[in-house]
Amino acid sequence: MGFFKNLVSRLTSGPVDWDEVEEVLIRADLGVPMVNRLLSALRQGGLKVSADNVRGVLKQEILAALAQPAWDPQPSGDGPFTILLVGVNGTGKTTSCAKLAFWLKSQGHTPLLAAADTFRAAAIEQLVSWGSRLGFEVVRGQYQGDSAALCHDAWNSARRRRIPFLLCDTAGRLHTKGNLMQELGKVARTLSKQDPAAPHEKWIVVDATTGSNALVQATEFHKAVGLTGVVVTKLDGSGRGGIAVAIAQELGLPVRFTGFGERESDFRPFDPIVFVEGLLDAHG
Ligand SMILES: Nc1nc2c(ncn2[C@@H]2O[C@H](COP(=O)(O)OP(=O)(O)OP(=O)(O)O)[C@@H](O)[C@H]2O)c(=O)[nH]1
Ligand SMILES: [Mg+2]
Repeated sequence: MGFFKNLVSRLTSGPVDWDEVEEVLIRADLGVPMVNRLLSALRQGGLKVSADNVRGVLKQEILAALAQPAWDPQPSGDGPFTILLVGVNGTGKTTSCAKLAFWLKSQGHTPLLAAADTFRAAAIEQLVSWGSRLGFEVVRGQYQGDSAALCHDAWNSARRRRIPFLLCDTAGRLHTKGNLMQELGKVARTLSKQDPAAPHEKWIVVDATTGSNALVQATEFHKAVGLTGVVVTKLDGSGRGGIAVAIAQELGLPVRFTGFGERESDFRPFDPIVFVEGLLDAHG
């Protein structure tokens, strides 16, 4: 049963066990502060408990946490608008980089991609093959080369050729590995020497199926590089997207895009209303 149906049945059939209600909400990965907020809103007297009322309370509280102006990137003057995608291994960074390039193209923008995951030879090939299939250019460096230097070269190339967007794919790394986190800091610093505003965006890519651990990942990456947003992937896999609410509320980071499949079109800008409806209707 989806978490919302489960919640409604616990609130509407007989005396309410609030510990059970809390457990249902916790298991939806919404994070403790949001769970507390929802519990107090649901407990407030005067509410005739019906599925519609519960839905209304959840929508209102969750939307308040997700409220943010839509992302409207403006290519900057001199150099490219630069987006760095970061995160732990296997969350969907490379795929999201390709999907984002595809989306930017659909909006009439030209992206250049930097295959800055130099740890794995296959990662470079993965991005290059997306590029040849979808028609965008990828700057590639040496396997095991310096990813900061590669991003530096890609930035120069984009600027010289007046390409308005630069997307940098980075290697997956565990947030507990200090040296790898420092390397990410170096990539960001190198780009900021080219243009103090770059990288304009530093987005963590999180896999919705990992649940609450994604909040820990986002917290640590935020400390290390100062994130500006989140991409939530694999929403097709689990029906669980609650973690996006926890990250947005607890770290104050906007969710920018969602991924819900392996194809380039399985990706769209984050729409809070569509997202909350999906969360409440999920079966998982
Ligand atoms: N179902 C589903 N699969 C996805 C989604 N996004 C990515 N994947 C798959 O997840 C796997 C890992 O994706 P990658 O893009 O290689 O992940 P990554 O973060 O770049 O991985 P590393 O570079 O190894 O850290 C691939 O099989 C992708 O096809 C998604 O939204 N839904
Ligand atoms: Mg990758």
